[in-house]
Amino acid sequence: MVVLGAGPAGLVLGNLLQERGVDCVVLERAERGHVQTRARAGFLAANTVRILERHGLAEGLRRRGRAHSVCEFRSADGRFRLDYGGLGLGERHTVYPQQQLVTDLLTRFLVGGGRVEFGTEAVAVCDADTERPSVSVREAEGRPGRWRARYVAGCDGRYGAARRSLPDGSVRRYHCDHGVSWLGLLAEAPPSLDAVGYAVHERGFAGHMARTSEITRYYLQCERGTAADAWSEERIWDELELRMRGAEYGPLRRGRIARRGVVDLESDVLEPLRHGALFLAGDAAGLISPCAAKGANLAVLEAEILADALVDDLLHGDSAGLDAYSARCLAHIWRAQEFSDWMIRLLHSPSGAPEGPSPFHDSLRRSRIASLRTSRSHQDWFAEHYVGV
Ligand code: RFL
Repeated sequence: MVVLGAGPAGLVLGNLLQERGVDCVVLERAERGHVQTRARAGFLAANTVRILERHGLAEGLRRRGRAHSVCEFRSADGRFRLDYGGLGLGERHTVYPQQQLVTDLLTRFLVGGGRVEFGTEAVAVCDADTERPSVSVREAEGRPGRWRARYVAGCDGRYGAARRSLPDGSVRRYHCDHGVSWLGLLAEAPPSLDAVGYAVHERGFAGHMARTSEITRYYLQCERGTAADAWSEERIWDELELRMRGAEYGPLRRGRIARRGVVDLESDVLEPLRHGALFLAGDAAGLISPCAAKGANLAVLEAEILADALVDDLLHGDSAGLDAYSARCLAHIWRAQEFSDWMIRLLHSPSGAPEGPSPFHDSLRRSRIASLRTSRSHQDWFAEHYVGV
């Protein structure tokens, strides 16, 4: 088995296959240090934690992760808190930075005898419609190489080789540009509130998410095409303060902006997630905007579904799971996409929409927030989908 990519999808899959004695190698374009320090997700769904626990992969997050279950909405109409851990299915998030999870998964895989080829970029998946597919690679210093296996798992993200290798017409692509961009920031500053903060403001959305007791993630909606370094630190903090309504609800705790990047909120799903012997999982299967914190959670879920199906096929000769893989994952992917789309429309006026700001949609948004503030059934629905995957 060849697995492309050592992100959450590839490393969960690698560990689950290794646990059941399936021989596999993970090919990773980046070096180990880069993989272990790439800061992205932080909110793990209850089901993700259950999957990791089921396979003995949750030791680190159990020790260092923090349970989280409250979000606070701020807007011109005031603020309110939703203790979503006491609503819907009563589930909580675990806050655990993605780079720590990836480090745990990688360490566990390597200690168990797993093989990861770092600095090895997959160039193309070949002969996927045969029983002997191969992956052509570029190794360190550009040396070409080739790996063969019974199956290939494309866990190499949106721009990886797996997606690129799909023949024209073999899959249908669903793409949506939500017309919203975020300046994503990692601040060396303690959290300023004990909840996830969602601020809806006429100047644009601002978000606050604790990562650790010293690090906080912030998001600022920005104009499409804004360069990551366009705003000074002072301007960033002033803008966050304004949109989070610090004057009314308390000032933010400021600190150095350690990392920043611009994310255009987009969705991109392929159907089906299989082409012969090639299976897609994680962002390679379906990119989802980070608005509802679903991407890493879907990646872990899909990796478990794929691992079970591969084990059934390779060890027991039962291919039913592989045949059903795409449909099973797509049901989860579309549910998450639907909720993420709803969240985007709850929190933003699309800055990049060709038709520009819409007072009509702003009023709908206000009404939607009012409903979330007052309707118990709406709150239950929100909680179930917010934490669920
Ligand atoms: P990854 O993590 O991108 O890993 C893919 C790996 O493949 C390697 N690679 C290749 N290797 C070999 N050959 C090639 N040709 C290759 N091309 C690429 C890459 O180097 C990399 O190591 O994909 P995976 O495993 O599918 O995991 C997906 C998640 O990383 C992603 O969905 C989340 O980070 C999304 N996301 C969040 N998800 C959550 O569940 N909760 C969150 O709170 C959350 N916050 C976020 C996020 C994503 C964000 N960004 C950067 C878009 C916050 C942000 C800002």
